[in-house]
Amino acid sequence: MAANKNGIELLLQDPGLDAGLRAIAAKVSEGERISESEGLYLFEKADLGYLGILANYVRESKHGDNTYFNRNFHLEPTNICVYTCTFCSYSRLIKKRSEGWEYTLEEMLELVKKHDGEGVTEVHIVGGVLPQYDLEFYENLFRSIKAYRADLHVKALTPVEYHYIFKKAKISYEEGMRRMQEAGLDSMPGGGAEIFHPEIRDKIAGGKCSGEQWLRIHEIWHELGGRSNATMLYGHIESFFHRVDHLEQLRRLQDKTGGFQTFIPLKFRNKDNEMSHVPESTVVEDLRNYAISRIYLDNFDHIKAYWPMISRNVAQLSLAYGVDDIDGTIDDTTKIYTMAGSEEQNPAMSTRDLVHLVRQVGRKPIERDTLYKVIKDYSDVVFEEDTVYQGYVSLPVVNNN
Ligand code: V47
Ligand code: SF4
Repeated sequence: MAANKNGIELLLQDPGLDAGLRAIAAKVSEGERISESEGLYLFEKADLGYLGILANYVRESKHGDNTYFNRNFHLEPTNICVYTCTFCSYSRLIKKRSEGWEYTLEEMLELVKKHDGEGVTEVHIVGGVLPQYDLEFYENLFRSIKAYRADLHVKALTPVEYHYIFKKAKISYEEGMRRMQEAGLDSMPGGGAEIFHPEIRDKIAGGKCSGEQWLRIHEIWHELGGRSNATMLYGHIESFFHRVDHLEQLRRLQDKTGGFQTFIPLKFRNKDNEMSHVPESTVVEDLRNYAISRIYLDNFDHIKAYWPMISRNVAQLSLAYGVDDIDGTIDDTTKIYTMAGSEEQNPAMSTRDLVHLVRQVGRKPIERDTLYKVIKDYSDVVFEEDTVYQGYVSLPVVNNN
């Protein structure tokens, strides 16, 4: 898609622009990849205005104004977990088991059935790690969901769970992922990545799979023809160096396999966890981080802002800083962020809300399936509840609560 180059060209003509930033802008305008040291330079030196111009250029070159969303729901089998990640507000240790939930297979299927007749295309399954949720449990769950509703895309579990259950079943990653695929796994979400570098990972997520293991499981899944997402939990005790290292490892694996679809930066939220003393990043830093991710990950098609975590208004802003996807019309079935202090106490948005949120900032809302096949272009759709005033749809004010 041809994007407007005016912004970058004006930037390049600015005599006051720092020489290092000018060299990076020239590369981006020519579609060239930036290096690790240039990535670090952006984090250290670039202001939001400059980053927005570059990231928006990359975004519009890839997608124009298209802004993707899907219709999904979350299934969280349990919030009890054998691990004790310091940033996690969601899990309850086994000794506090009474404070959590542990769904049986039958209860999980009941939750799937609650969405009968709805136009959802994906179920996103993720939760805590517990011994009874083992290989057989997940094989049965995926098979049962597929038997009940074959058209539902099963996007499930992360290398954190897979590493644990394959080790317990004494099977290799290769055999484990093959068995998951046979049972009905369609794709893998991006969770559990946190920060790959051991200097940080050991402090915030000690005991669970390493960065290398996380990457290896995705690689094996890609070799089986599967697709997956990637995340980065940022804005806590990591430095810019650790963020660039994380992005670089993802970019290298993507060069090898091409199996990643979307990168999702996850802003650390500090309510009710062992890192509550660590301040949260500012909105400016969040937008800078989206923009640098877009510029750096030239081989990733999509950058997603997960709106339940950053609020609806910031999700709208992010669309000018490299983001082209705002996840789904999820209902209130995910507790990960409400328990960590997100503004969204009840993260549900109807298709109409999402469509208006995208249209209000001048972009094109496109419903997609998990693999980015276009389901419907909503650019000109008028909903029954809309007010039409002199031929224009009056867009409701976005409610941030
Ligand atoms: O791995 C946990 C993060 C992730 C906190 O692939 C926290 O489409 C911030 O990966 N503050 C799970 N983040 C969620 C996830 C995800 C979400 C939406 C879409 C997709 C996708 C994937 O949530 C965990 C962890 O990194 N997380 N606690 C917290 N206090
Ligand atoms: Fe468990 Fe995941 Fe929370 Fe870590 S982030 S404690 S693995 S639920």
